[in-house]
Amino acid sequence: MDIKTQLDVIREELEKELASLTDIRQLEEVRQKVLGKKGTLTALLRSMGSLSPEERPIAGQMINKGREEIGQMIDARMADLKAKEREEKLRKDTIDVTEPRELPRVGVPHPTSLALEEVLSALTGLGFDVVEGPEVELDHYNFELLNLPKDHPARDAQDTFYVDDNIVLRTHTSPVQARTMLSRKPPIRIACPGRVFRADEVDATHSPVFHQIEGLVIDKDVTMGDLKGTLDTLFKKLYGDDIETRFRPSFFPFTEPSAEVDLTCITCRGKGCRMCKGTGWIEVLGCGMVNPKVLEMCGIDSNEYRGFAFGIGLERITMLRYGIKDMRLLYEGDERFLRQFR
Ligand code: 2NM
Repeated sequence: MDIKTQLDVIREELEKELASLTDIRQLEEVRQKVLGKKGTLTALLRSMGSLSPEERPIAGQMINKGREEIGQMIDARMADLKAKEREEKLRKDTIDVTEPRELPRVGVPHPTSLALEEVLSALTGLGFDVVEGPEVELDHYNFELLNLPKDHPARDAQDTFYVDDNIVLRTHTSPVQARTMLSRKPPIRIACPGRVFRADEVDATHSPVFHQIEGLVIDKDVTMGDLKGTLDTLFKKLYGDDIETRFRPSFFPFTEPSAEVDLTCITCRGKGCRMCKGTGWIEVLGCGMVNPKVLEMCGIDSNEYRGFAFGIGLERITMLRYGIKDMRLLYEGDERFLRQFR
């Protein structure tokens, strides 16, 4: 076979293969088969050695021209395959803009936060400022200034988490009020919400970590009547005009006199139910007139000023508000529980 015929055979063969192959890898194999070191065209070039000196330049020219054509054929097919591949990729990557998306999971406010907001907004509506303070507190503010002497049972290591001899996790938010009395001049009207700690067992009504809202009012002529009126107004605002409070004598070292306060049961509105054990009343807080000793230790002249204070257990109020029977539900973070409020 002469060179021209052999070139024609190679070209025809290539044409068939280019038509039948379908991807870039196959095309690379074909390129090697023709133009590679052991390729058919390369072999043809080598065979020139056996030609006569007159034939050689003509054959050389022919083969070079053939090689150029073959290279162009392969390059053209390559461009073609690349375009197809790109088209395929674009087709596969199409986004269906009508596909419904998965909705993001949004959290809900905790029932304790809902109750806190409710109580705080009622108190700010009555003119109270909201004041916060440290959860890790000096013995001095948590106990000493509140007339809890060194041997008082509430200071017992059984109830208090001690950090060291002088530092505790606050057992109430009263130290925030002691700090405020020391730093502000009367009149003072503050509400102090926050987390408090007591070395309690865990059960349906107790937790070592819970929340309080304490109120404090200091002014020239405040009386127990003002305390009663403030609490009545607060709870009527919160739960309705038919709700009343009832004071029972009690004792706290930081107040004198002191009282425990019952509220018309908000579940049965006073008729008697399981929640209030048939009494129509539910105990909700402790309060009293600030002990003059406490006023003096906190830098307030007890001849000129008096004050009243109260402390509400937030979890207790939350449970009453939403009819929750086990406090542990408030700490577990179970979404099935949390999603039921509001
Ligand atoms: C209560 C009950 C009675 C109280 C007293 C004070 C302070 F700082 F003024 F002395 N703050 N809170 C108080 C009084 C708290 O909780 C059951």
